Amino acid sequence: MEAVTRSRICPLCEATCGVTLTLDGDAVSAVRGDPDDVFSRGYICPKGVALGELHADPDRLRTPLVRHRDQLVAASWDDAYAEVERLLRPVLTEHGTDAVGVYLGNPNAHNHASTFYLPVLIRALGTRFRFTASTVDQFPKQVASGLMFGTELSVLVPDVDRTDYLLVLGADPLVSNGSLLTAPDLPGRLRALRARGGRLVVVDPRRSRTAQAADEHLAVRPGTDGLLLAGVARELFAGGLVTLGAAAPHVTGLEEVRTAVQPFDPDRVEAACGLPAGTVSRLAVELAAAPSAAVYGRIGTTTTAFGTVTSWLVDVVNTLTGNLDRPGGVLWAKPAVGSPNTQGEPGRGRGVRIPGSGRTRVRGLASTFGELPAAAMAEEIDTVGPDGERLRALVTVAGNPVLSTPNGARLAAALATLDAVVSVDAYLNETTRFAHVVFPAASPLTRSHYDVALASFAVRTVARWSPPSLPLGPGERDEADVLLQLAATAVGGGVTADQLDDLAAYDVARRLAADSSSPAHGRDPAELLAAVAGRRRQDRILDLLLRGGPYGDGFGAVPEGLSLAALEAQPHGVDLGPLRPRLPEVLRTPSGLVELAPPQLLAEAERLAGALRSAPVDRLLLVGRRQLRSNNSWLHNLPLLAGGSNRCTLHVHPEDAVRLGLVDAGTATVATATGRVEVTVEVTDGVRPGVVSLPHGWGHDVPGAAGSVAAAQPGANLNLLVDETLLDPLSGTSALTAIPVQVTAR
Ligand SMILES: Nc1nc2c(c(=O)[nH]1)N[C@H]1C(S)=C(S)[C@@H](COP(=O)(O)OP(=O)(O)OC[C@H]3O[C@@H](n4cnc5c(=O)[nH]c(N)nc54)[C@H](O)[C@@H]3O)O[C@H]1N2
Ligand SMILES: Nc1nc2c(c(=O)[nH]1)N[C@H]1C(S)=C(S)[C@@H](COP(=O)(O)OP(=O)(O)OC[C@H]3O[C@@H](n4cnc5c(=O)[nH]c(N)nc54)[C@H](O)[C@@H]3O)O[C@H]1N2
Ligand code: SF4
Ligand SMILES: [Mo]
Repeated sequence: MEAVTRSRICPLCEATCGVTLTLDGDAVSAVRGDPDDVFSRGYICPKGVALGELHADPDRLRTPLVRHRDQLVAASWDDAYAEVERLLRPVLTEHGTDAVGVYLGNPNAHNHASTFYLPVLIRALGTRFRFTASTVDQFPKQVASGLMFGTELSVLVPDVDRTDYLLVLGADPLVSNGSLLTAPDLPGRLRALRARGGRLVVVDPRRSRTAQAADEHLAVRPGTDGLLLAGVARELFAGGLVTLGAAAPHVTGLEEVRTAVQPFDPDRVEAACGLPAGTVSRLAVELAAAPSAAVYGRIGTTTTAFGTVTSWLVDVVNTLTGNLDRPGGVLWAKPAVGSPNTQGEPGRGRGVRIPGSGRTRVRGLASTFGELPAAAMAEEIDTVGPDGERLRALVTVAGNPVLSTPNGARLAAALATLDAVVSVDAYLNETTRFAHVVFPAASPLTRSHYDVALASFAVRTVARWSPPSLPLGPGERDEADVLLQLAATAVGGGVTADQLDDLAAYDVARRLAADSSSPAHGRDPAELLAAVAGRRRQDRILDLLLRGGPYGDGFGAVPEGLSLAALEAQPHGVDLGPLRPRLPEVLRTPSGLVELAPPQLLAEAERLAGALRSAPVDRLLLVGRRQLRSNNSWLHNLPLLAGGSNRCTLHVHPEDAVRLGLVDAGTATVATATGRVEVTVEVTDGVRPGVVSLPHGWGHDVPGAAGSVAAAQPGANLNLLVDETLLDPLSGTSALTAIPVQVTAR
């Protein structure tokens, strides 16, 4: 058979690289970077290369599974949905919608079927117990951005391609390939930054790959980035270095910020952060003097008890140095689909409501953007209220919270007690092994692809759509159909998946017709739907959004504009250029201004100042790290990615190793009040003294989970150590870094 090639977007991480598959019939014989992709220009990482192995992995689920006694056994789709009906219906009728929760995991952000149909599923279940990976990840940044700029997707993107100075805190883009920063080939982009004379400074308790490639590495004490940034802000004021540039007329709150950062003088910051006071002042001077500069913070800055205030301070410093909304500084994307800041009246809006109005039952924790903290999931299951209230059923889609959320042991124990666990996943994992019904997610190569969720964080404006590269396997179903049928089952009464899809599409058409910013404004929704009638499911909705979006063809009104047909004609994508300044139209705050000093954040700055007074703990602090050939808790079953450096080891500084009696390749016990794990030690001066590092997503040593390759090198679950009660208060996000631990030799 003649080998053919097909281009598509890799769905595995936020970099969204274009890849070219070589196909031998239905087998993938090679995966390469697509040199013609308008965004990634041929870049690919080892995970992308492994897409063929993922497609072929015999351990990937291909049929529904239903629990019979203690065994999950293959079942027909009809029987699996009947079992959902049988298990879920009594919970819903006897205990109400609040007895059912959902947990949605990370891969949903890379699948536009999930983007469009998970809301349908949630509505069908009617539950307010919505949990996602966002509260173990990026919510602090979205809360800070929402308060400052008016929408939860108005996250500023560092202009890495044009900046003269990039300050990176708590991110390792050479390994992670970027997050809240969609920029394929960050290794190349950062090399280019330095080649043009720019400066790269990395703040990280570990000498990460990115730190190694930087001009300067500042090995900060974990959990103290907020203090460092507040110190920099204070020095900017103290040195008379504050300039807002062209953003000035659009910013309010400068004086309040000046007052709020007063306590953070560099000497006190030095004592807390472990970085010299002179460095704090010098960072301020350098950022102010650079022709353009961008400050970028990620996981190490968001997953701490000070996540939101730290995320805010990142953009405070960007603003004070005149880099807000300017090329080379930080800019907002203006994506072709999916951003609330391209909808409605330009320049003004309702803003965001923080904290949200929802509350967890047990701890009374507030909701954030309609979600409750994932760290509260276990207690909502295992704590019974006075009238017997508790979560009795859970639906998980593309998630593995036993490995990815705090106190995994408590969660696992709680899951085992549920009346119904229904999961949609590509694999049996440490969470889905508790399911009563598992629906398989088909290979990502069998579905179409468009990055709706990530477009708001992209460093350039691009629009790229991939058709399915391969047909579904025998008996497999597209995830859109799986989710809609699950929603229809939850609704009951003979409602069909097609009807729910039609309603969802109608709702999108209606909103476009009502949106004064849309080129479809004032049109008849039925007419818009008729124009996309040739498209199915998620691609019909996508076509609506593209055509009614800021670059859309307006359903004929703007002939050269975007549509799905236009993208189909460009298999390597459409490049709409670098980001452009958007003030003031981007804003959706009630004031129509950038809120530099939201009251919630001023209060948090006061709490942060309290951390200056509490002397640093004389305890080892645990931080995480990501690995190039891994993806959170999965992909560990692919031979191309397994083994080698991809191991769950505890990095320990030589001085600490001597003090604790630890030896390289020996075993250590790591303990907290929450739990303990045993791990292999790797002695390295790549961590700061007083800091140990362990990657998350491991711990495949439980029965009935994971594939055979993953089980052979299981590693340990870092989240057994993490206290579920430690949260960033404004965002409900867990503190996953800077965890005090005891390490002993075994
Ligand atoms: N201690 C600690 N914990 C952390 C982190 C940390 O840094 N430290 N990081 C956190 C972060 S940033 C994140 S995003 C979370 C991730 O947390 P989760 O999203 O809960 O976990 P993942 O490991 O991403 O699991 C994804 C699951 O989706 C499945 N899957 C893959 N593709 C598909 C698909 O197309 N459809 C469906 N239905 N399923 C699919 C995979 O098989 C896998 O089981 O972990 C968080 N947990
Ligand atoms: N290869 C690979 N790529 C991935 C993933 C993966 O698992 N593997 N996961 C994807 C996901 S879901 C996400 S959210 C992104 C995350 O993307 P990144 O945020 O870039 O992820 P990390 O590589 O974990 O980098 C976080 C860095 O913060 C440092 N750190 C820890 N605590 C602190 C602290 O208190 N202060 C400071 N300044 N630094 C600290 C850690 O040492 C680490 O180097 O990566 C994505 N890409
Ligand atoms: S960097 Fe991310 S998107 Fe690019 S090939 Fe690797 S996993 Fe795929
Ligand atoms: Mo993440």
